[in-house]
Amino acid sequence: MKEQLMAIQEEALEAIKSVEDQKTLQEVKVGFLGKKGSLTAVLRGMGKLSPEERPVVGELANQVRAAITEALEEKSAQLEQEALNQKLEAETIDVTLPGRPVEMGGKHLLTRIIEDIEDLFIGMGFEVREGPEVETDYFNFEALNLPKNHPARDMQDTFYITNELLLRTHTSPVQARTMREYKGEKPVKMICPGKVYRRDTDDATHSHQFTQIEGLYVDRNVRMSDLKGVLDTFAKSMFGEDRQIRLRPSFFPFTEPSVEMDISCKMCGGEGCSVCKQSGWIEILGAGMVHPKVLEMAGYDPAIYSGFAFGMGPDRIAMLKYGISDIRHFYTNDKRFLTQYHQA
Ligand code: FA5
Repeated sequence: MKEQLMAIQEEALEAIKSVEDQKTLQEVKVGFLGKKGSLTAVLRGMGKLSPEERPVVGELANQVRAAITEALEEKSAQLEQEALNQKLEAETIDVTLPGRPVEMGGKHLLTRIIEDIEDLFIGMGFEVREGPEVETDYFNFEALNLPKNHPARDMQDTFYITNELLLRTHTSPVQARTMREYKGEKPVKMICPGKVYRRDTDDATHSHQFTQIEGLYVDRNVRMSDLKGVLDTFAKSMFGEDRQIRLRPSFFPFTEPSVEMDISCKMCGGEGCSVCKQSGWIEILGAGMVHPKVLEMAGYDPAIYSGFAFGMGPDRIAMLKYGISDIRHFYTNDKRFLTQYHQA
């Protein structure tokens, strides 16, 4: 039996030595030490030994089991280390490879135009204010001399949320909000940029969502010539001396008299094209002297105070300045378009 045990040990150590993976190692373990393994089979026959032989063979059997177990553990650790080394080698990172360039974002062209216009008006003493995009019917219309059912409401087809709440159709409600805040007691000189919404059909120069910048100057003795001076300064600084500007009489219920300002079309140089609808001009703003009723509703005495207001469209201004043929480019997020206007 001793010889048998020694033979099993030798056979097991030999088998373990040649194993190359954990699965085979497990099979070898079961083959020698498992319930039906060869060592276990020998041990089962120990009952037949004499009482003197039993402890001697028993001790030897334990030594053989220990030797095989130790060899199995060593082999397992060795295989594990080899697998780890292989994995590390396969996953080696070459730190000397050049990195992938990170793309830098930039300001949207409309943001830049709005910031330029803000700077210009801040330079003329205007403060920059904000107002809500979800507006009440009162501020968007009524406070601007557009009572319910007034036909001029159709000039700005509206997205209503409820009967009293809507998406503002222009930035003019901020006129009324600011005058209210100033309580009819001090002059107002502000601009307000922001998004506005209209149920307009999208085309080259119309978008259902676009931007406006409102301007309001209320003080004693503000005259139409002040409005003309400010608009002229704005247009020259935005478009340069060589572009033509014209003011046309117009109508807004919240200004009297009212005008619209057009700039000669850059796309066709005034000849007429699809962008300017063959007219040679593109309208960029509406303006006028604040209607006495609007002043009164906001708490300003029209016998003491007068004012001018304007509302311009930065989208159209950007189109005219940079010769962009379609307003929809601003809102369709094509990087090929947007990145052309990123500043270094
Ligand atoms: C107004 O919205 C008036 N609130 C402007 C105003 C303010 C007049 C203060 C008097 C005093 P209008 O609807 O014309 O007016 O729009 C003003 C400017 O917004 C237009 O000149 C144009 O540049 C721009 N605009 C109007 N509709 C669109 C549109 N659908 N898409 C892009 N720009 C537009």
